[in-house]
Amino acid sequence: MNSKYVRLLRPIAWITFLLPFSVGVGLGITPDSDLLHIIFAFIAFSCWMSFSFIINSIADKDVDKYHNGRSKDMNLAHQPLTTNEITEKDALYLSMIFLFSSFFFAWLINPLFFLLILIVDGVGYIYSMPPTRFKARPIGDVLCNTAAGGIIFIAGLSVGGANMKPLVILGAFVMTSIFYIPTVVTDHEFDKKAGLITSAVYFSPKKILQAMYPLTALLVIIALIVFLTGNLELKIFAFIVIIYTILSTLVVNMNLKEDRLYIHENWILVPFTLISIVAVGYGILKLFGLLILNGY
Ligand code: GPP
Ligand code: MG
Repeated sequence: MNSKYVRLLRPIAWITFLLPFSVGVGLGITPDSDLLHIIFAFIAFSCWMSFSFIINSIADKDVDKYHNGRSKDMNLAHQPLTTNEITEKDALYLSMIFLFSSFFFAWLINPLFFLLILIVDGVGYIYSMPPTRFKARPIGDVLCNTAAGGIIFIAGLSVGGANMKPLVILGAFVMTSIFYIPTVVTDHEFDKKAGLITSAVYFSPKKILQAMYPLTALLVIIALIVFLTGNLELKIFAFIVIIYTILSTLVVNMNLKEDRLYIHENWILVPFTLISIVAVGYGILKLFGLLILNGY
């Protein structure tokens, strides 16, 4: 089993937010960007994720023991607060260190990035912790994740500053909500057993998955406008978004059988990791002037 700190921080689970962040960074970079800012941005991102996941483990201490290991980055029954390998007090100290580190590294980048990291740290907190605990409120869970994914995308863009266009940003929010929905459905069985009223528990897995259709239609409209009006870089990006989202929505809806979503977590984790690597790699090529799609 992994070290107790890896089980506390759950870096594999960060991949879901690494995607919007990396794509934002990749699209935002220009040949004038600063490599150090890009490095600090990824450190700030990691600190935000560490803070949010520690807070989540503390808040979920008593429900994670019901988890059976299905459809997750790990069996949550092994999270170190549940197994008493780490005390709540130590976890709180650690979370504070990561919180202030996220502020510190974000502050080194630019004021907008700093403000956005403050907000996503706040979202991470109100998502997990009482009295708000939006993760256990229908719609509240989807809205928090949509906000976190969309805002971290803007933060990524702001590192280099290119492509900060309202429609591109709106598309990122809609896309995050679409991709969050299957994850709340795979958690359905465990959340229900733990007494958490998530969107999937409240509306039923079938109904909440069907909400992916109108959201996908909206995203396709947004992406088509971006495709028709954007530069070559945005055209390629919009094209990939359209194909990937339509396919994902269809495949996910076809794989629901009696309230159970038969999709292995690797169907999210592997493509998300690959897309993140390609996006950052592309940004680095732009930074060094090795790939010029927009004629900088
Ligand atoms: C875990 O939530 C997810 C996070 C802590 C990510 C941070 C969320 C933000 C909105 C910033 P969960 O308790 O629903 O899932 P798990 O069952 O994996 O703990
Ligand atoms: Mg949790």
